[in-house]
Amino acid sequence: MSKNLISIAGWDPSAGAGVLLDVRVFERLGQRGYGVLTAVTAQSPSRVAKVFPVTARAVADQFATLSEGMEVGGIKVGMLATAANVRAAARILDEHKGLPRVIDPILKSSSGAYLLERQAWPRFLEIVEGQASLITPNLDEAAALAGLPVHNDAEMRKAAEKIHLRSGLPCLVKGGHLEGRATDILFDGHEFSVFAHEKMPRRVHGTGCFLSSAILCYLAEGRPLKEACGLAIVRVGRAIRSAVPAGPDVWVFDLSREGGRVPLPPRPAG
Ligand code: PXL
Repeated sequence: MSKNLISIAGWDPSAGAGVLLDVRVFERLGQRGYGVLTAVTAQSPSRVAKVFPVTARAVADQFATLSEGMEVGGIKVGMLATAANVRAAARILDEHKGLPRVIDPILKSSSGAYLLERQAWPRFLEIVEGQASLITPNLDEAAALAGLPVHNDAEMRKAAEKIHLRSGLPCLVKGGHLEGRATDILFDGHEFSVFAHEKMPRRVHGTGCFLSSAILCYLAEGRPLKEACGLAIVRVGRAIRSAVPAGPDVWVFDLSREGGRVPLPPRPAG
């Protein structure tokens, strides 16, 4: 039976990231996808020109109304834009303890635009403390959240531990931007798991969104955290291989070419 998964994230009109991508990934992996918008962005696949935040009231009301009478099966949090939206998302997560919940702590775009206002960074982990099954920073986000340099496996482990210490959350540090090869490192609070994979020689917009959405789908299927991360990492690798060019030095996912289609079962009546 498919689950209702809600992405709380931003609007990327190019559909390469944010709510539009998350919902497509949810549905691709056999779940039902819904989106609560935290910000509108003006962007192309290669750059974010502007961010227009949605108010925290609108975020809370979108979620409350959407989830009336709906059995929510899991929540993903992506771009939040403002400190007020971090608090609004944390309240929603707190009201859904026990469900699979994944936080992708998006701070900046690859082109350097702030996707979360700078003043909200220092207290981010404190505000979301204990409110998710997993947090998935990339190297830059791990460095900013842990307050440590993060350039290699040893530093990724230290950062994952520090982020866990500050937030109480299992932490997957994504090494897609490492030199040479790519390693993702999970610290679940007790032990480390290392996922080594081929480094893809292309920069695909929305890779982090794809990964955290896929992890949520596998968690919603009832898989344990380590297995969900491993499966999602393989799935992202496949999607990266079938990505298509969208400008100088940037590629985008093409879900219509990305491996086996998973048909959605019919919507239940009533
Ligand atoms: O890939 C990070 C990301 C997430 N969400 C939205 C974005 C971006 C990057 O541009 O625009 C809405």
